[in-house]
Amino acid sequence: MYKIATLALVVLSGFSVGALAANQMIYQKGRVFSSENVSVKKGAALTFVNDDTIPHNIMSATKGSEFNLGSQAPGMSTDVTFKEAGDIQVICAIHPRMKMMVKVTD
Ligand SMILES: [Cu+2]
Repeated sequence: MYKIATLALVVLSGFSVGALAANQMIYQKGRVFSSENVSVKKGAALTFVNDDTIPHNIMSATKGSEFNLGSQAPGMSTDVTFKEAGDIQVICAIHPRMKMMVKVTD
């Protein structure tokens, strides 16, 4: 039983490493985003990683590009795909000082 669980873990982690390599990474650590400004091409994704010891809640209220990841526990990573060109403000709903801009280009 233990062997099967270990195998599954190896397969899963191998998969996520491959998937993460293609995206730009944004880390949340010390209640700040690792980049205040990033550019992505329309249709590309950013990977948001909670590298903190507390939960964060990444969201955007920018019209046409709204999203809300909900509570993201420490250690979790989530991809967000940006489908509309423009300047999109991304914030943390829990920590009002956490802000960044994503410039989505055509
Ligand atoms: Cu936060």
